[in-house]
Amino acid sequence: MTSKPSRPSSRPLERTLILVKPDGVARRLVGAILERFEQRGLKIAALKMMNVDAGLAERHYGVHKDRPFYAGLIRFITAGPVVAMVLEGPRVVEVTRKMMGATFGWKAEAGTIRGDHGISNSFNLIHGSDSPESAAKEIALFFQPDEILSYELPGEAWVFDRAEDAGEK
Ligand code: D4T
Repeated sequence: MTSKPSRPSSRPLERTLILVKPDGVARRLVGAILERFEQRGLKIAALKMMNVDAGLAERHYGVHKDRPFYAGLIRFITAGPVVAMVLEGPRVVEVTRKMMGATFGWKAEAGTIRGDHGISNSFNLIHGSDSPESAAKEIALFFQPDEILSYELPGEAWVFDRAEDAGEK
């Protein structure tokens, strides 16, 4: 195998925001979680550890502000450092949501991040954007544009399969 597949850029790479939540950091699962995404072939476009203050938490979870679990959710996400990242890949929102599993660890399928590492009803290890539109908004909340890097990885053309005529749609 010597030739490189052609890679027309007709199918653009998508981006998503992933947070390893305070329970994931506290339970020393950052590496295990990151490894899954790298093994899947997704590209890290941005990565940092940070504290989420109440203002950022409220902007991020504003959609839930009338839900009974809202106060607990804000307490949880501000309780300790998170690891925030932007991942890039084709259909990355759908792919990462599947990898995360159902919202609650006890319900999540074995083989998913939540299903393999959690059983809690509220401490669910990881956040991932649920649509490309939410991803764009959430990425802008957590990252400055110059923190997100565009670069090419060796061998990327074998992973991303960007040609329109490559495989099933
Ligand atoms: P996030 O947004 O954190 O990636 O999780 P999900 O996308 O899987 O789940 P969600 O938006 O429905 O819920 C956001 C966040 O709220 C917590 N939660 C949710 C909770 O504590 N009790 C509840 O009943 C629900 C629905 C868990 C995740």
